[in-house]
Amino acid sequence: MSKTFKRYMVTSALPYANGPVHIGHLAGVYVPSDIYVRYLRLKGKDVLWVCGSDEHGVPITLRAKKEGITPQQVVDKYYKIIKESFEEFGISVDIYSRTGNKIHHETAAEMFKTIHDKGGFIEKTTEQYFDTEANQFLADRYITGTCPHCGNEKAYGDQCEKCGTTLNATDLINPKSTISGAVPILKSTNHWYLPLDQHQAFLEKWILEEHKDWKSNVYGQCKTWLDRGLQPRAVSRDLDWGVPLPLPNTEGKVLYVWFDAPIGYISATKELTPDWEKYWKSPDTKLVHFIGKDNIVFHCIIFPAMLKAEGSYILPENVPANEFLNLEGDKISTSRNWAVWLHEYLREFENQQDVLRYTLTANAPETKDNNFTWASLQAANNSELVAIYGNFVNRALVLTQKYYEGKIPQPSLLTQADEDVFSETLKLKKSVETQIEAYKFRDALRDLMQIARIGNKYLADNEPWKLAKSNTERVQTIMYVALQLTARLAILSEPFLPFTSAKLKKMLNIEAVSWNDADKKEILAVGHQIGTPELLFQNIDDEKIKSQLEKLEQTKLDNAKAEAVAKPQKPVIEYDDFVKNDIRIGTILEAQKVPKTQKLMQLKIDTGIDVRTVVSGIAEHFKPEDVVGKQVAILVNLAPRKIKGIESQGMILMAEDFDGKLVFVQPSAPVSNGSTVQ
Ligand code: B3M
Ligand code: ZN
Repeated sequence: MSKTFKRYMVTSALPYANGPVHIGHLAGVYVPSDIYVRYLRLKGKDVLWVCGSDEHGVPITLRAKKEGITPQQVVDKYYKIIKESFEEFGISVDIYSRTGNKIHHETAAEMFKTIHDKGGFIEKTTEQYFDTEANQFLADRYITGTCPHCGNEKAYGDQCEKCGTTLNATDLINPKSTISGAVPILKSTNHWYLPLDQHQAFLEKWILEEHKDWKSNVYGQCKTWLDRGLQPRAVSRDLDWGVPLPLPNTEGKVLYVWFDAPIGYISATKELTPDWEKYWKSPDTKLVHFIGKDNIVFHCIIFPAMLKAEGSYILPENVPANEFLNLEGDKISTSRNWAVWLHEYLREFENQQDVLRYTLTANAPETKDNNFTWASLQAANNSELVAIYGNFVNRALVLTQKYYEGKIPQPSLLTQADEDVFSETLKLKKSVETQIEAYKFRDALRDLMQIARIGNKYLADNEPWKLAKSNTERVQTIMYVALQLTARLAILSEPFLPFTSAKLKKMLNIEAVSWNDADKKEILAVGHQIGTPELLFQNIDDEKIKSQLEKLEQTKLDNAKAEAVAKPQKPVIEYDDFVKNDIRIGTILEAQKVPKTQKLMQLKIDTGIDVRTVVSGIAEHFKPEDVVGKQVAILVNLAPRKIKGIESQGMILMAEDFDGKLVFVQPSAPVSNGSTVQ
């Protein structure tokens, strides 16, 4: 028997305010939680949904360093960008707060104090890594090294992003400071530890026995952790950015960001309502955390252990974490700019929020990592939203306008097929509910689309436009059925496609409907006046997709350049070896592509000694007309060689950039052909 709850407290991971939000965040956390909460609200449930910026931790200070601004400027900048882009995208949180707020500092400090006073921490003096150049302790992302579990050489001091393991900085092999690059020394310092080992038995029972219903990726990660045996975890840091430790004589120490951040959910609720306690402390409340898979351990093990140690809070009922979304086959990365940024999408695809919401939900990484491609967005839009949903609604509304001046017609007897359309779509409505409640948003969306498919097929099968003159009575019935379906669709679309749903409800003149109105067979009464039909979706053309792909291509080139390093030097040669090369300056007189090849160009060059033919691999980089007249450096005493049947007498010298781009090696001012290069 599943428990019934009086109210819901929903949280979504607090994005670090160190960069804008991208499609990976949206697909993993914000779109699914928005669907869930919109659905609960439509069902009339008592629900609060909180989110906000995570403004502490090393990710913020590192970003500040990179941008040459203060940590405060970093969080102010990204808090604003994220908040505004969420709003515009229809992420309908009740509050988008920030952990920099006073109320949060107080709430986090109070939680620490309470646990401390109850004896819930152990204080330990240990040796921690210290960067002598930067004169500071290195925790979390200030330190990288090799992960002892999977060998990833770029693991951070608090977590390996490759295998997902949470680490202590001292676990790393070959540690290196990310501030100075220096190898750190060990220096002693005291910190407060949450003794997770003391919570092991409780967590095992609570998760492994009582929450077998959690998604298998979540349950699996928790089990691995518990099986490995929990260790005490430091919850304070020697840093100057964060919530100051609320104990005497702890100058220079702050709370570990993963200690304060989840408390941000509580402070945001406090900020929202004086009635916050019933959402956090009553066993009648269902607490649900939406997160990405890299946050599982913090939400399923550490935060619950904190709440338990404090003693007065409820624990999450579910933690529906998603896997990761890739972009065009590669891992999304903020630092490598490999992402589709929400604020940019909103600018480049104006009023097309639902297209992205739809694509991200249809391909959501619910059970495994998934891949976003621009082609899949185009296909989802053109062949599903436009061709099925939009087409059905548009046909139904345009014909109603044409035949009945926008009034719902009186039906006559419904056929079995008509009845089936009603009952099948009602079944789908129930299934949408079941799937949403089980956090299976992809399946829920598929069921919703099935309603549009049924409607589309119903009109195509019944072809009312063919009967318009001969059988007006039947046409009225067909249109009546189709119109009721558009209304059902309008209501049920709200969680997934809120902009489309609002537009459609407005066109149908039914703005005040609730979720359960979709159970009714007749949602639009006979004679009800509907408005003028407008297109719900527009086709996205190839050009638009191409320009997005070009943008990514450019990012790839930029990255290749930034990451490339010069090739190592070749073995040393003697001067006598070098002077064997006879390099001259010559002028290209003629050029043509070598037929049936991609790369080769046949050149006629005046070397000052003679005019000779050279075959060169530059055809992908230059057009023949662009190279004629250029002075180039040419190795003239290279043994002749036949290439594609043409004798090549020498070789022109080119410089090759890290990204493979070729340019000529040329004299800096014109010289006589035949001049030597030495
Ligand atoms: N800011 C980590 C992240 O963005 C972190 C989440 C906090 S949730 C309390 O992945
Ligand atoms: Zn690892």
